Amino acid sequence: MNEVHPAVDSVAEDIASMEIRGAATIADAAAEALATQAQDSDADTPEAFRAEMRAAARRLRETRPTAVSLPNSLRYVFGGMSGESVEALRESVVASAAEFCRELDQAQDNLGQIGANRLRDGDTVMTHCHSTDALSCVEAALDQGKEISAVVKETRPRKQGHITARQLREWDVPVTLVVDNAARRYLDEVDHVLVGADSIAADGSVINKIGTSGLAVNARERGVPIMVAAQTLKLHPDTMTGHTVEIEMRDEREVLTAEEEAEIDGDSQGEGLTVENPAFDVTPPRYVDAIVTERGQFPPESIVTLMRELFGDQQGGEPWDE
Ligand code: RI2
Repeated sequence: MNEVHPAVDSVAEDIASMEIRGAATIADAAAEALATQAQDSDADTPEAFRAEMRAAARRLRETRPTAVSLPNSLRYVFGGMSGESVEALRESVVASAAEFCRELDQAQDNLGQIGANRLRDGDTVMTHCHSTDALSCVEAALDQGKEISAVVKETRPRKQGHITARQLREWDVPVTLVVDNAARRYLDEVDHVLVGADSIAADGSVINKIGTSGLAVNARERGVPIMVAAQTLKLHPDTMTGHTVEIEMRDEREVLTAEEEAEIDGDSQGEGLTVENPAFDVTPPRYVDAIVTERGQFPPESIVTLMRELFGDQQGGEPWDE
């Protein structure tokens, strides 16, 4: 009863281990996993089918807490689930998931066009982590015939900067890869800081990969504009009613191997040494110049207007709650 499809389980594991990562990519994979659950369900009553879908959604939801694109994607698919029979329910879920993935791609393209307008021919951007939303702005600028170069921050501990560098090099963009600690030194050489987001709060705070807030403070001090590329899927509805965004704490082994730990802390068996590994931080709106979405660019302080329009007074429990 309420069996979670092995494919859903495997997607959930991949999200947790970051085999599947990046807020938009996670959302896309989650929607597709719900479609697979629906497609292969052998539930014999509509109620059993709905219970299965809720179990699958809970499994996906529990993987990572910070990127709101994940619950937003699940909510979208559940929003489209309707029908009186198992067959009708199944079809509606599959259609809703496909529509979600289509809209996500379209939103990213539209966002890229808008973000590209902020980039001038010959500009250099500094990136942090790997964001498909941020890269879509660069891609659109290249399509417009602009020459863009990049200073790419490595982004410890998982070094997603390498993924960014690889993508940019595929597009033939000149890349200077630097360790995170070198960022301030290179800020004088760049025209924009360009990052993505995992969640945007109602006050315009940007929750993104750890290190974004320090970068933004340094960039502001150097007078370099900070542009956040985030489709509306990254807007966090719960923050409209005062909830805060949970910051994921990841395994210390991403920071320090067991051997390294032994070298530092020899005999004390981990007693006196604590390793903390927060995956994200919060950049206050005053350090952000523009949030670029598929619906236009917004000063961070006005993002709440867009959130009200999109989510209304959305209240109450989640569709996957038991
Ligand atoms: P897109 C990533 O988180 C980064 O923080 C990145 O800025 C954000 O997701 C958005 O990525 P992680 O999954 O949706 O690497 O723009 O922890 O691709």
